[in-house]
Amino acid sequence: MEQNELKQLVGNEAVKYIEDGMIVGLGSGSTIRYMVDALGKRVAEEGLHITAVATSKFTANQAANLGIEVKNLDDVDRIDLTIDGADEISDDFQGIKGGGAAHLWEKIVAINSDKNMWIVDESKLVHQLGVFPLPLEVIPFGSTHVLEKLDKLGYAPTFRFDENKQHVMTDESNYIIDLHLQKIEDPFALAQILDSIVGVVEHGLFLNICDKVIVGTQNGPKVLE
Ligand code: ABF
Repeated sequence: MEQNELKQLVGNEAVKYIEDGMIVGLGSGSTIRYMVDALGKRVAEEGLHITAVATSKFTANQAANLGIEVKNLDDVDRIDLTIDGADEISDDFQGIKGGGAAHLWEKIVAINSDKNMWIVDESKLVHQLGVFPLPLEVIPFGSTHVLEKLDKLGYAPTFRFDENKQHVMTDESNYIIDLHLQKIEDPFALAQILDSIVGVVEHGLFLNICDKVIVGTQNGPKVLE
């Protein structure tokens, strides 16, 4: 199966974990797009009633257009289950997220969720994090100086630009800087360093957050926990 077929496979599998009456966090990215489509089908065909909290404007629009009730995070007390994608997942379920420039809202939703489940195609499973460039959301004001500091730390930072060489803007109208680290020996130590840099709003290291993973494999969906 092609990568997109594996993404669709896990998207369809993930919606089986959504029960009537749940408050569900909906992630972002292409794998989640398949999951939200499948969820919309269940809402339309089964009359499933759930409340969704989206991690991006894109996901909020997709869900609303499918007739899924979408609420802001501040309008719910807690989230039962958040289903999201990931860019890399290590053997102990540490992750890199933010390839889709949505990791700030994704992390805020994730830490307000009782359970977090990631759905990925098998290419995302790694033994060591870092080959995927680590995204940082940064405030535009002074961001060139943040880039210089990250460069001096040896983190090989680059601004993320779109095809028109314009800054990719997040839903919070911030910039993205990607760190080309190749390997991250100690994600927890790196997270602490990045958290201390003024102007960095949030990094894409998701540590001790994920409870369960559904992996799309050539032999079908595989649940890891
Ligand atoms: C999102 O899912 C992002 O954090 C991450 O970049 C993306 C994974 O991308 P895809 O599902 O498109 O492979 O949560």
